[in-house]
Amino acid sequence: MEIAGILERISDKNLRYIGEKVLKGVRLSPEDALYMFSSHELTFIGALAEYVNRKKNGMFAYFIINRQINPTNVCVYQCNFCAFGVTKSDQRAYEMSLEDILKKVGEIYAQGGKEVHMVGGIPPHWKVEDYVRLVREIKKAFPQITVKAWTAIEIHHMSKISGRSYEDILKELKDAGLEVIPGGGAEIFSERVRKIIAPYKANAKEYLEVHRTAHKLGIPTNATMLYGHIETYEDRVDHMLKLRELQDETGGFQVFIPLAYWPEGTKLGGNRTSSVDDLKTLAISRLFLDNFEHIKAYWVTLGEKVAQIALNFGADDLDGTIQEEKIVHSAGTKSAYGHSKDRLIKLIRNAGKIPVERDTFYRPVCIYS
Ligand code: V47
Repeated sequence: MEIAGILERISDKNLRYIGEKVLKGVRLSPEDALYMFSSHELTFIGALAEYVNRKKNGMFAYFIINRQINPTNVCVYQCNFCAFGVTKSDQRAYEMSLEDILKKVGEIYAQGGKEVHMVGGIPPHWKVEDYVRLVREIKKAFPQITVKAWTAIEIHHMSKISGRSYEDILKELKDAGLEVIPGGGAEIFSERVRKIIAPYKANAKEYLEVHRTAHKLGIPTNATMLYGHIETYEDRVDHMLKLRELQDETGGFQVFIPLAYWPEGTKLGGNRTSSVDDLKTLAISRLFLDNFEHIKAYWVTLGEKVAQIALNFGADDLDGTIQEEKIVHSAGTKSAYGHSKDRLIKLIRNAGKIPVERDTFYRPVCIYS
């Protein structure tokens, strides 16, 4: 990518300085990231991010054949940005049986699926054994499927109700077959914002400590950031800085996933983010998180079209077929519930990239060149 020519034409001195740092491979400061958030030079920031992405991932863009399973929507935490979790007495409350879960895993397995992404609400009556049992039964029935399950919030909760350490719980889950921890539950680390949007669940320190412990045990994890509600740009930069610091320490994160907030049916309310904000946030994350190999453009929150453009703004991964997304659909997203493998390949090809079907660990399964 010819970036030096673009750099010469940028009149904003601060942006040019940031661009020079990127070309030299110098790490960006939080001030640099903050400056980009306040800049309107979207295409320049996007081009810089894409320059970094191509150095890391070439022209490849990844997807996986996977399925999301949310065993229950009953949740004790009732975060006000979330329209998915309900109380046990709510008429929308559901809890899937083990048979239903195995049936759904079987369906994705039959389609060549590689991963089950299982997270849910946190029901008051579940014990640690319930979380462990689901992992064990899935793995027993489908040993070839990778189980990516339970966020740091669920693991912190298991620790709280049992008095056991994160390490102890993670070891038991790993023995049962858990291989990766998904990134959900990070929301935004700012204590001020968290007190308002998610006052009861694990805080930033606890979220990060669960991930640190998982990394120590050799369990890779993903990281997310929910943006576009009541947080400031400073909060977003602080969030990414905390992730970058932990990644420096452990190297255990696989991917960063910015999640655009959808307000429908939530107690928090508010507005949908703009596509400009979505693309800028993705691009800045690619530039700031220099120690993350992958940035995911999650088509469920971005919409398919913006996710496709994001593949030219620094992102290299679309997540997967998903089949049945429920969490963000409860909050009004207009994207599909799932996509076929062929549709994802087409989206990636039309973005000018080479589709790579991957496994959970970003190992290529098939390159569609
Ligand atoms: O933790 C909840 C978010 C997350 C809303 O690890 C909302 O590979 C938008 O974490 N508007 C779940 N977002 C999804 C998630 C995820 C998705 C794909 C891949 C991976 C991965 C992780 O969805 C929740 C929360 O942060 N969420 N409510 C909402 N109203």
